Amino acid sequence: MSKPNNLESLWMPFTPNKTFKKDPRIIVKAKDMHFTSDDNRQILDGTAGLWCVNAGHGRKKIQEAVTQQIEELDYSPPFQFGHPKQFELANRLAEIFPEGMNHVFFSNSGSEAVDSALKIALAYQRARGHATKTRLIGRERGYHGVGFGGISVGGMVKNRMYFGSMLSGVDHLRHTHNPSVNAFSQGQPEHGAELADDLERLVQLHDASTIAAVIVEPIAGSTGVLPPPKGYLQRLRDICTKHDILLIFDEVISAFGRLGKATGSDYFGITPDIITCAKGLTNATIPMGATIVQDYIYESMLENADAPIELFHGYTYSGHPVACAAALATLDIYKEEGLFEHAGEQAPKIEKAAHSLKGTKHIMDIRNLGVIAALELEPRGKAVGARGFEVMKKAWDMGLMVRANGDTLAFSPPLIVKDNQIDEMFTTVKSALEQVD
Ligand code: PXG
Repeated sequence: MSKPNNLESLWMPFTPNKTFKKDPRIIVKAKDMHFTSDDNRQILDGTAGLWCVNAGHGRKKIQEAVTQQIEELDYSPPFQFGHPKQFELANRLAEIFPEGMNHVFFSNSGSEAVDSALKIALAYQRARGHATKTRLIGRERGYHGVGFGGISVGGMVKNRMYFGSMLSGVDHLRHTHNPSVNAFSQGQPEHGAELADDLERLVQLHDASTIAAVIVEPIAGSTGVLPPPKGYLQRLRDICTKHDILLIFDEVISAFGRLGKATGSDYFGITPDIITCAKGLTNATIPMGATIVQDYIYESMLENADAPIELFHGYTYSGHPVACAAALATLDIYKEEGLFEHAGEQAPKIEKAAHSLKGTKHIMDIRNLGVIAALELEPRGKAVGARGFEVMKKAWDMGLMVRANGDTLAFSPPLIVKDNQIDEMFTTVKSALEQVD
């Protein structure tokens, strides 16, 4: 595969285009735990792409399923017509998602899964006669994709500040990051369960009769990896139940084994009302998102619909046959290879390897949970993010892909990661850190 000779026309997402095009990083192939760069170097994938290639790259079973599906049925319209694989996939997801969550709405990305969840929450409240429940509550530092719904409930400043006033009627809980008491916590931090009481405060301010739903990531990913404080999610669940507010877990990162279980809900032992997922659903081979709801939401919508169609929402590619084929093959791989269990076994090794870097130049905090670890670096003066970016580039030169979210370096390798690859990830990044000012 040759180098493209003109990089100009493409406007790359979430990328400083000018800088990138002067010094591009081009990936031409991938297999198992490695990318191949255009100068033919092997790059260890420390991030599963963007938290999504959970079963590793180039899986034959998925390739075959996709090829066969395109030959057999390339597309069928999802409104008013069905094809077998979307029903089969919904049933398979119902089996592995928490009990009582047996209804699945398909989309094409995490952002769409989130927008679908927010719209379902609003439509459900109205259908059951609580039409005043329209307010949506997110959390500071939350990431829920880039649709207007997702950025409205999201809490990452740069993702919001350029885009006008967004949705009205949205409020936010405080984030849970508190390094003064929790720095270098292994796994979930001890302090901060009481931050869930922010929801009580918002209920006092707005009244529960105006609040439809609360959306959080069970473990915040994009913002720099923030595992929930012990007891926090349970407290949030209890307050939602007490005030008849829907709880949405955005599991775009945490579903499909990232924490050693099918879902974060399963890992934390807390069942929300709605779950969103994407990424690992198809091992990232074909775009797909899904929104899974409790049976009472689906049943109430059907029962109380004021029109023959109970939900005026959907995408041309909802439940696309090729995405369904990819997802079914992916779920087979997870099961046959016991990848969620393997992830659970690798989690303590990642924790140990990550925390062994305590004391390394620039590191001011280390966080981890499941097959996720983060190294937070001290920013270089006012140039926030510059150091993280340079370490990411240095690591790339040294044959490792790591993700820099500002000055936090995030690791989320494919769940197939082996012990020696865990060691390689952290020794490489340590060396990169030592070489960067
Ligand atoms: N919700 C969560 C929790 C996510 O992490 C989305 C929604 C949106 O998914 P789509 O498929 O629309 O991108 C995400 C996406 C990073 C990074 O560097 C994380 C995501 C995407 C890109 C980069 O942490 N998560």
